[in-house]
Amino acid sequence: MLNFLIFWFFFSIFVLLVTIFMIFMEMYMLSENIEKALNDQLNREFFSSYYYLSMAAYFLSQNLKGFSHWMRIQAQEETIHALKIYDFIDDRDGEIDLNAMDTPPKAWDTPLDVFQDALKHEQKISNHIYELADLSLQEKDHATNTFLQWFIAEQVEEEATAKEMIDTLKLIGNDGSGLFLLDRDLVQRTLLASEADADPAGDM
Ligand code: OFO
Repeated sequence: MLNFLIFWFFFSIFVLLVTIFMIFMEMYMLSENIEKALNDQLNREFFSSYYYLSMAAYFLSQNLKGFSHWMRIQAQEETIHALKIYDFIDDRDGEIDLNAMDTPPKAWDTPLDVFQDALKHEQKISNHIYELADLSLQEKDHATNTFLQWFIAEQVEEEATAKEMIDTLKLIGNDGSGLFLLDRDLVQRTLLASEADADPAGDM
C-alpha cells in the first residue's frame, strides 16, 4: 500500500509538471494562425525589398543615380524588416516559410509615378501590419503584439517619407534642373541607425 501511495505521489507530480510545461509551451509558441500571418508578412517584406530594387534599377536606366541609391537603401531596410520577422518566428519556435517572389514592375513613366506606386505599396503593407496586430490581440498573443508595435511606428514613417517625395516631385514638375539637384541630394541617404539596430545580426 505504501509503495502504491509513493508511486501515486510521484506520478501526480510528474503529470502536474508535464501539464505546466505544456501550458508554458502553448503560451510561448506561435499559434498556427499567427505563424502563417507572420510568414506572409515576412514574404511581403522580402517582396518590398525586391520591388524597391526594381525601382532602383529603373532609376539607373534613367541615369538618376541619386534616386537609384535612395531606392537601394530602401530595399536594404526592407530586407532588415524581413529578417526581423524571420528571427522573431524562430525565437518563438515557429517554422520559417519562404515563398517564391512575384515579378516586380519594371518600368514607370516618371519619378513621380515611381513614388506614387511606392506610397500605394506602403499603404497596403500598413494595412497588412494592422490586420496582423488585430489577429495577435484576438489570439491574446501579447509577445507578437508588442513585437509588431515597432512595425506600426515604422509604417507611419514609410508613408510619410513617400508622401514627402511625392510633394517635392510635384513642386519640381518638369524642371530638369530641380530634378538634377534632388538627384544630387538623394545620393546622401544612409541606412538609419534605427534600422541598422533592427538588424538582429548587425550585418546590413
Ligand atoms: Fe517594411 O516597410 Fe516598407 O514595405
